[in-house]
Formats: sequence, structure tokens, C-alpha cells
Amino acid sequence: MQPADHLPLTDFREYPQDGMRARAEAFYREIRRRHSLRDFSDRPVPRGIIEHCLRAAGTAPSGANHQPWHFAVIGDPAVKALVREKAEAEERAFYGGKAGAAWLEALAPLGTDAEKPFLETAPWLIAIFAQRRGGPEAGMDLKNYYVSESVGIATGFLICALHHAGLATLTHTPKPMGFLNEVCGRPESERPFVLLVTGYPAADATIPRHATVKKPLEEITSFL
Ligand code: IYR
Repeated sequence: MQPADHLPLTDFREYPQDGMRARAEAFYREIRRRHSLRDFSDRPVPRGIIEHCLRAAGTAPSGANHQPWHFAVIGDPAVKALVREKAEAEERAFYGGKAGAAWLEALAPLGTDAEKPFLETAPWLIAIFAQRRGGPEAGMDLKNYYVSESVGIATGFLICALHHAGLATLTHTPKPMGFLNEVCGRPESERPFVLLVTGYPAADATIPRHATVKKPLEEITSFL
């Protein structure tokens, strides 16, 4: 095994404590304005903006730095139409009963159904794939570690980056979403993780009240 090669840390930034508090508060105010959106505008978004957000996602920490993710970015209207058709077919079965009564009841306050027009309206769909095998460099075929954790973190980075850039997002999970492998030309060794929808909100966009109610700090934390 090779000895680990290290570099000095040169890009860490320290802030005065007041500044830290202000930054922490400002980020909270910023991120609490992010809402999962289902009413998208068809207004185009330049590809370069999406690319920068994807670069940000690609800096996420991952198991052994294997970066076990692939982002298939769909902007072609014909491919978006195909994704909509396939997703809606799965969703019709899901909402038609496959989900089970408890799940459908949990979803009721969101007002979602099998109709997914946003899959065609939004300018970009980002299909995120989790790679079971890969490695730190392209073309490797090693086992990947903590794949779901890593891809989940990268997805979080991407959602934050898109929001920060001024774009709305939806984490969409048609169930099952195996059709994405075929549509995006991805190998069976990759598992579709989430379909991220992004673009501008429609002028008359609404969000479910249910989704705006977040648990207070006391309920989600314990300090030991
Ligand atoms: N995939 C379906 C159902 C759905 C499931 C959960 I959990 C949600 O938080 C929202 C929707 C759909 O996208 O409609």
C-alpha cells in the first residue's frame, strides 16, 4: 500500500465569532426559503449555471473519495417527454393502490397525484445515479463504500447549489425508477437515486402548507 500523501490546508477561512453567528443565521434564512416545487415555468436556464452547480455537487465527501455518483442531465424535450411518460405510468400504478393506504394517506396533505407535467415543463431534469462499483478515478471497477450516504450528501450539495444560484428544485422519486437507466443509457450496476427537477417557478406557483411546517430545533436535536 502507498503511504498517504498530504498537502497543507490553505483554503480554510476563519471568521470572527460575530461573523460566524451572522453567517450561520444568514444561511439558515437562505435555505429555509427552499421549497420543493411542482409548478415550474418553461423559462430556459443556461446550461453553464447547471454545470457549475454540478461541479459543487462533485466536491461532496464520499466513501474513500470514490465519488460514486453520475448526474445525467436531461434538457432535450423529447427525452423529457419520454421520462414523463414512463414516470406517469409507474405513478398511476402507485397512486392506483400499489403504494398502500398508509402511504397514500401520508401523501394526501401534499396533494400530489400521478400527473407530472413538470417533467416536461422544467428546463432541466437531473437523474442522479448511485454507482455500486467504480473508484477514485474514471474507468476503475473497485467496490464503492457508503454509496447511499455519499450520493445523498452530493444530492444535498446540488440542491443547495441550485437554490443558491436562484433555481427551484423538486426531489422526484417515481417508484420504481429503473426506467431511468434505459432512458439515460446508464449500466445496470448504477441505481437511480433521485430525479431532481430544476428551473424557475411558474408565476402562479404554490407550495403545500404541510411542507412548510418544520420541526423545531428542540425536537430534532439533543446536546450531550
Ligand atoms: N413518487 C410519488 C409519491 C411521493 C412519495 C413521497 I415519500 C413524497 O414525499 C412525494 C411523492 C410522486 O412523486 O408523486
